[in-house]
Amino acid sequence: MSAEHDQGGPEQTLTARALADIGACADLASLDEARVRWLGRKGALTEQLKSIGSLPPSERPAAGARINRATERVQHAIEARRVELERGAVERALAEGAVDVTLPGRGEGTGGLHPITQTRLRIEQIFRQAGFDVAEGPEIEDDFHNFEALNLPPDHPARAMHDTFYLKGGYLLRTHTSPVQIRAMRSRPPPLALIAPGRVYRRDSDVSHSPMFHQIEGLLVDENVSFAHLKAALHHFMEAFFEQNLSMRLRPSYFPFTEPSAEVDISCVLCQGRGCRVCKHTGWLEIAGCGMVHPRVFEACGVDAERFTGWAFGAGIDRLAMLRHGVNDLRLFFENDLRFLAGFAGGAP
Ligand code: 2NM
Repeated sequence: MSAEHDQGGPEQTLTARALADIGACADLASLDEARVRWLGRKGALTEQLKSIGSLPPSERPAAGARINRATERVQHAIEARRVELERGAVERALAEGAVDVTLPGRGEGTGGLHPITQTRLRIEQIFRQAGFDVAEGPEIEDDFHNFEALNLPPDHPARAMHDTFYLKGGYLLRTHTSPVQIRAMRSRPPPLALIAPGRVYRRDSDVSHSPMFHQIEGLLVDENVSFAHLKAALHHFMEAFFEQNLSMRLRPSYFPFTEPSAEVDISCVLCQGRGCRVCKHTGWLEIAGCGMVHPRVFEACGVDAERFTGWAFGAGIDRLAMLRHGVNDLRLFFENDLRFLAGFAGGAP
C-alpha cells in the first residue's frame, strides 16, 4: 500500500463527501455554493487545517500535508465539474438554436416595380420607339416656368384650376410637367420631340384626386406640324398602350397654353364602347388634353412662331395605369399595401 493510503484520517472521509457533493452539483451556481462549503473561510477542509494546532507537534507536519492534498483534490474536482457544466450549457444552447439545414426554405418574396413605374416605363418605351426624347425637370419650380411662360399671367383665372402648393421665396410645387417642356424649348432650337413624365402636385384630395399624382406630357415642335399629326400620334399611342384597336375623338376645349385645344376621348377599353360602369355607360373615356402650342408660349421660349408650329398633350399616368390594370381606386397606388403591390410584382412594363 502506498503511503498516501496508509495514513488515513478524518479528511479522507471529508474528501469523499466533498467529491460526491461536487459531482452532484447540477449547475454553476450550486457548484459555487459547494466551493464555499468545502474551501471557503469557514469551509469544512479549512476548519480541519485550523485544528492542526491541537495535535501533538510531531503529528502536525503529516496532518498538514494530508489536508493540503485533500484540499488540492477538492479544488481539482471543482474545476473539472465547472468545465463539465459549462460545456453542457454551451451544448444545450447550440441544440436549442440548431438550424435544420435540410428543411425547405421559407422563400424570399421577389420585389417588383411599382405599377405606376411600370406604366411610366411602358409609355416611355412607346414614345422612344417613335423618336421622342424623355425629359425631366425639377418638382420645385418657379412662377415663370410653371405659369407665366405658359400664358398664365399672375391674375389669370385659369390659375385657380391648379390649386397650387406655394413655397417660400416665390417657389411652388409644379402643378403639371409643362415647365419641363418650357425649359426644353428655351434651351435648344426646334425640331423638338419629347415627353415629360413625372410627379405633379395640386391641393386636391378625394376619392379620385391625390395631392401628388403623375403626369405625362408630350411636345412636338417643327415646321409644318399639324393638328392632324397630333391626332394620329395620340391614336397610335393609345392603341399601343392598351394593346387593342380603339376609336378616338377630340372635343373642343380650352387651355391657356394651346390654341386650338381639345379633350381626348377613347372608346372604353373595358367594354369596347358598349357601355359599362367605368365609362359611366357612355362608351367613352376622357383620357387626355391637347392642342397646338400657343404663339405666346413660343414667344416666352424664344421659338419663332412664324416659322414653327407645335402640338402638346397631357395625360394622367395614374389613370392610364388604373384603366390598363382594372384598378378602381386611385388611392391603392399610393397606400403601398404590399398585398396590393404583390399583384404587380412580376409585371413587365
Ligand atoms: C395639357 C393639355 C394641352 C401642354 C402644353 C405644353 C407646352 F409647354 F408646350 F406649352 N406642355 N403641355 C399641354 C397642352 C398640356 O395637359 C392636359
